[in-house]
Amino acid sequence: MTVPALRPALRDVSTDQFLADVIAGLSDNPKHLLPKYFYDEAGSKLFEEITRLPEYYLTRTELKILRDNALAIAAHIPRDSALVELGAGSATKAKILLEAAPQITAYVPVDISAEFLGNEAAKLERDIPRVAVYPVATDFTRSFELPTAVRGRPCIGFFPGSTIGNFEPHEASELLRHAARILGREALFIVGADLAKDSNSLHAAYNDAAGVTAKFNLNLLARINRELGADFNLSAFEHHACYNRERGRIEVYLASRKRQKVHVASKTFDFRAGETIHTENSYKFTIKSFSALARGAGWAPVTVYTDHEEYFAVYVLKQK
Ligand code: AVJ
Repeated sequence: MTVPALRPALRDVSTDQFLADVIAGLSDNPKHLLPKYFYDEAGSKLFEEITRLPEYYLTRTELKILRDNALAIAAHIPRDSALVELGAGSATKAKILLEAAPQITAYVPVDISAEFLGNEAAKLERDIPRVAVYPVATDFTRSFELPTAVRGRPCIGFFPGSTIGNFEPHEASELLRHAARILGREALFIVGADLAKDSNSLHAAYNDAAGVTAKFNLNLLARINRELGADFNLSAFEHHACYNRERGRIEVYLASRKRQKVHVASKTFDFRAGETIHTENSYKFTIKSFSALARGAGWAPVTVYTDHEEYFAVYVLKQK
């Protein structure tokens, strides 16, 4: 059985925007790139491979938490609700909730990839005929309207996978506020976020023995080569991931193995030996720090569900 992945939310952006972001990031000091660009087709496949790695506990732990607590979560959900999933990707996690809560009668997957949404919507309507599916193809970090069919119904936001950990704290807060506006006054919000833990487990999760995470990280350079005609030599860069305890986040980098030049479009970028490109942060929260973040953004934590090792947490939030 394959463990389904949360398809991260931001994909299929225009090439112009991609080029502009790459040039801006590589021109900066220190150099950086945006993690949303990991997820082209090859990157999405590599991410799904990551979710099946023994060291990558996040996906399987969240699925277990959802399965073990589906009925308890369902008890919070009012009649004739709509489940609104941000960055929906595969609907596997939503399906756990839809099956446990027959009072949910609509599912609104919000994802930037329209094609992907269409396929998943058709599958879900076949599997759970009770639920009407209204896909919204948009970037959920921007403002969007709920489909008219669900307006006025109680909305249950769903944001699993610790995707929220990719955002800076002020951006995560803004996103939670934004979700509150879209979901409306009576809304609940179910959010999955990774928990702070011992650095060995965290280090292993982002430095797997099989090297899939390294491949996933390096694919960003391969994608820049493919889509922007750049000449990154992939074997001249290496994957680095470390836990920054003070900031409570995994930091992911690509380090240049030597002094070199790289061309992207008409620009040339110089790399010192050992110079890094910062490609991702993955924030880890304590129950306390996540609850404070939620409260600061207008949401009151109702319950939090964790696994027995307290590796991952699923929060049920209610509008304040
Ligand atoms: C999809 C953002 C939740 O932070 O764990 C996995 C992405 N990066 N391995 C994470 C990721 C390296 C993942 N998220």
